[in-house]
Amino acid sequence: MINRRQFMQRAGGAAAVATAAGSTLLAATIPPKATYTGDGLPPGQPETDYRPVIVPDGVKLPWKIVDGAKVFHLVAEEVQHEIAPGLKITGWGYNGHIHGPLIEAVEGDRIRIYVTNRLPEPTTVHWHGLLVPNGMDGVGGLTQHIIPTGETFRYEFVLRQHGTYMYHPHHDEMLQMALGMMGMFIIHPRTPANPPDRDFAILLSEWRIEPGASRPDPNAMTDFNILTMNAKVYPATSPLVIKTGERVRIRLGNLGAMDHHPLHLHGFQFRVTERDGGVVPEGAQTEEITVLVPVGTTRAIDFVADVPGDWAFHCHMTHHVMNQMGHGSLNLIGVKTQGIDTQVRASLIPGFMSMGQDGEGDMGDMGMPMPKNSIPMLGGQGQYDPITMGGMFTILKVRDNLTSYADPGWYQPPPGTLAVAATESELRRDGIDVTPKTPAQAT
Ligand SMILES: [Cu+2]
Repeated sequence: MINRRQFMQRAGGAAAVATAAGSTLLAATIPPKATYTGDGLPPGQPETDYRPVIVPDGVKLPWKIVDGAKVFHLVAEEVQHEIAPGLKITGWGYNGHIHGPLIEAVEGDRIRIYVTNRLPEPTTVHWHGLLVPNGMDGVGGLTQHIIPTGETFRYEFVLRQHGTYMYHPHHDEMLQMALGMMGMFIIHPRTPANPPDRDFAILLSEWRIEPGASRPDPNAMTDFNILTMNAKVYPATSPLVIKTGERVRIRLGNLGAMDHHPLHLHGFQFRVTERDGGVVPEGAQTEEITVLVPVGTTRAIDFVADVPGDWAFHCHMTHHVMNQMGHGSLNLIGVKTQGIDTQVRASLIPGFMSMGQDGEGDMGDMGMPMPKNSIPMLGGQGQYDPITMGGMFTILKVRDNLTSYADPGWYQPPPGTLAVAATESELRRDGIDVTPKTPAQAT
């Protein structure tokens, strides 16, 4: 067994080596892996021992210290949750939230988590990725009795690693997770070498929610119509507000049922610094723009946000940046549909919306009649035009001279840096001929 000081000396020494070897601004933002084997260190304290993560649209699980252990209380229960204005669901979550509160602790902490079951059926909690004694692993029937309705179980273990992890039920998984039961579990290193200035945590998931229904459908296997970041879809996803030049980490977890998500960042190249809680050695990191987050995994990306703007961050599967009404509609591209929707809605299918003759760019129009408890297929209004992205989409708002991290509004580009309609004289100057060549082009 090593004491705290020895532990810190060892970890700190390793971190110093990594920093000296680093050649970029991102050097050693995550210290190398050290596996703690003792009986527990003094509980790590926010701001002193770690810089807390930010959970956009989410909350953290409170804790208290009892006899040197951090004590948490998770309550599994039915929860009313708003995915976006206009769409409320009745799901299952923890402590009044969907998803469950993020659990944040420090390597070496002794953790005691009480789990109370207020669901109509049994549940358990599995600590996804954590190195725990077998009997604390939370697999119903295999490693423990399932937690009956009304009962409270105690989980207790020492955190032997750091990184980005998750938790979820391991009993009736398909149903309980489809209804929202999942959360993130962040363990900070005991000696953070060079923590990022802004450290965000986003849990990805997917749902089948029939327009008009409030209960997610756990039987969906392929046709998910709500794709969420921290259980919100754009335009309800809160922006990630960052000061120009800050070092940013975004931790991503995926506990959706079936789909992997290639998350794409605009405006910057990042490095994948952590996979499933494991530190990626700096020599193995490359500049990337899209990170695939498969089901059941976590990733952390790090970059310096050195260019101001409103930068999109979204899943690159086009069906994952659509909301409910974008799925299952008829393909009428090129068909003159004027009046069809109204007639079909009146006589055949309430809420019917065809794809438009000229594409779907106008489908985010909030004036369109919608089925009760549903949201438009596309996003919201931007400062220039409608934003045709919903679902798994959010915005990094990077700004100079911020005095707070409140939403700073839309980015105002400096003169001459905005794409605008080309003028006649510009076209002439550069020899660009836009004269129609065929009758079809002329219409
Ligand atoms: Cu996706």
